[in-house]
Amino acid sequence: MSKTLKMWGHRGSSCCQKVLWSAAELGLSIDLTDTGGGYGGLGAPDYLARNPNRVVPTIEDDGFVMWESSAILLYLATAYGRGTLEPEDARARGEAYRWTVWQDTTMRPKLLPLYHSWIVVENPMSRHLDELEEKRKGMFDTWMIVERHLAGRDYMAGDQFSLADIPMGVMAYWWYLMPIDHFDLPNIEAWYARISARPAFKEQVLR
Ligand SMILES: N[C@@H](CCC(=O)N[C@@H](CS)C(=O)NCC(=O)O)C(=O)O
Repeated sequence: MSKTLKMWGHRGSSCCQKVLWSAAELGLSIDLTDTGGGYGGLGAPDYLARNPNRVVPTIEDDGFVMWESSAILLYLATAYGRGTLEPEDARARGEAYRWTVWQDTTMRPKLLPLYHSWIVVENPMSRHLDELEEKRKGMFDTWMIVERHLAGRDYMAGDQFSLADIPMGVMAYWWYLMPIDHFDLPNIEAWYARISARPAFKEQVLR
C-alpha cells in the first residue's frame, strides 16, 4: 500500500501542482484538504499553526510539516526519490536544484503577471492588450534560456526525467494554456510533449 501524505492546497495553484505531480511520480498518495483559492481557510488557526505565511501548499508527512513548494519538492525527492526524481550524480542534482530555484526566482515572477494580464484581457471590456503584449515579449529572453539549455537534452537536468522537470513543466503548462504567440521554441515544445505525456502530469496537472 502506498504511503499517504496530508496536503493543504488546491489544484488550481501552480505551487500546489508541483507537489501533487511530484507525489504522483513517487507513488505517494495525497490526502488533500482544499485550502486557499476559492476555498479559503488560510487564516484559520490550525492552518496558521502549520503554515504562518497564509499561502499554500503545506504538507504533513507522519507529523513532519513542510511548506514552500520547491522545498517540499526537494524534500520528497530526497526522502522518496533517490535515483529517480533526485539524480544520483552530484552535478545533475546541482542542475536540478538550480532550475528549481530559478523557477521561483526568475520564471514565475514573470509568468504570473503575464497570466494575470491575460485573465484581465479575457474580459471583452479590457483595455489591457498592450500590457499583455509587453509582458509576453518580456518573457522572450527568459524562455530562450530554457530553449538553449534544452538543445541536445531530453530533460532539464540531463537525459532522465528528474525533479527539475516538475517546476519548469508546471511553468510551461501555464504558458501554453494561454492562447498567445509562444515564440519559436522547438526544443521546449519537444520537451513539453515528452513530459506532458507522463501519466502523473496528466492526472495531477492537466485534469
Ligand atoms: N513561495 C511560495 C509561494 C506560495 C504561494 O504564493 N501560493 C499561492 C498559490 S500558488 C497562494 O497560496 N495564493 C493564495 C491562494 O491561493 O489563496 C511557495 O512556493 O510555496
